[in-house]
Amino acid sequence: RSETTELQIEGMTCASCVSRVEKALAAVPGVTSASVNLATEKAVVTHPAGTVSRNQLEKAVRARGYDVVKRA
Ligand code: 9UX
Repeated sequence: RSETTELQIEGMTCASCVSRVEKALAAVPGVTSASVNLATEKAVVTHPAGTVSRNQLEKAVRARGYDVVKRA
């Protein structure tokens, strides 16, 4: 079963930022696709259920210099 994780990103201002974040997310082991919307700053990441943790994805984004909004 495939599962999606959504992240709210902060700090992206251009299409290159979007590309960087998408590449960073896609490089996390297990991720099958990563799509980032610049206007909404939302990332949708697809992976087999249970294979990728939200924390791993957040770390990948932060390592690239962007921030992730923490969920309540
Ligand atoms: Mo262009 Mo996006 O320098 O950081 S890649 S604004």
